[in-house]
Amino acid sequence: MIYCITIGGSGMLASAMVRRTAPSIVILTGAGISKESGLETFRDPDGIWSRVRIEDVATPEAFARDPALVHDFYNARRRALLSPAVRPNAAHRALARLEAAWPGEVLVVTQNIDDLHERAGTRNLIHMHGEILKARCLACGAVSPWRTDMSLASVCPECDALGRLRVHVVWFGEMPLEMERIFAALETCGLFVSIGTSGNVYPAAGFVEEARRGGRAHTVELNLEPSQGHSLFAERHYGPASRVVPAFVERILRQGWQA
Ligand code: BJW
Repeated sequence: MIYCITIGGSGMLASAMVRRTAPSIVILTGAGISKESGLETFRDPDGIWSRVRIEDVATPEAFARDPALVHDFYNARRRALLSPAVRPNAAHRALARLEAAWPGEVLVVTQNIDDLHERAGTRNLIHMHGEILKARCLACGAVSPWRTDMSLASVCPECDALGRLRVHVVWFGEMPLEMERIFAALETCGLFVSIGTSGNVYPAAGFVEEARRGGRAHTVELNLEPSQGHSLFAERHYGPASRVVPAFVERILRQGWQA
């Protein structure tokens, strides 16, 4: 599939016209895309849930019961993310290249709370499960940048409340962020790609069915191994993200997604 770009008139007009004609792409990413950058996944045999219980650290009830334990869990992961060894890998960079080169909209929806997509250069990005480098104040609701350890002695930078900060992530039983914008994008996209996610957690695990509704979108899974919902995808490629994602992106930019 080749999209011709006619250059004429103002550059802005030409680019606006192209953006309307090329199909849009929605990409869902999960912990697997950051594994080769040195961050842990959740459900692999060596993943986070093999040593920590979800009910102890990833629910609002856990935070109400033992905020110090939950702070410690996220403090350790924040420190790991900020270590110099953790950097975007070839898969993050390939998605940034796709966004820059594709003549239509590319939206990356990540379940990851790390900032590796941003660091790689992705701009049109939704963190549906929040961001570990932000704090949310339970007193005033403000969301602020936060790069250090958080504790019950932490003070809200906006309202000065003491001990009312929590990490800005989405726990089980909480509503993921920007769902309206995500569903609107899934409704109209021509290509949906799921990368590095086990397909265990909803609503993200249901996005492939949403994209397929009405037979509009081509659907692709790129993962280390078949996910829970692998049979719902029209096309599947398995291997490490740093290999399969750049190869897939190059193909899309060369010839689109038609067989
Ligand atoms: C590689 C690789 C390499 C490895 N290259 N690949 C019953 C039925 C249906 C739904 C529910 C239900 N009961 C409850 C629910 C809803 C619930 C849910 O889904 N539960 C399921 C467990 C059943 N969901 C929610 O509660 C969500 N909210 C919601 O539904 O709101 C609506 C609502 C609200 C209130 C009332 C009523 C309705 C919120 C979900 C929040 C998820 N939060 C977490 C933790 C917080 C963030 C954090 O700490 O980081 O988010 S859980 C954790 O799982 C994290 C992840 O974002 C999420 C997904 O994990 P992911 O990314 O898929 O990682 P893994 O480890 O599972 O998979 C990694 C994959 O990579 C594997 O396949 C590997 O093979 C692969 N891989 N190396 C490529 N090198």
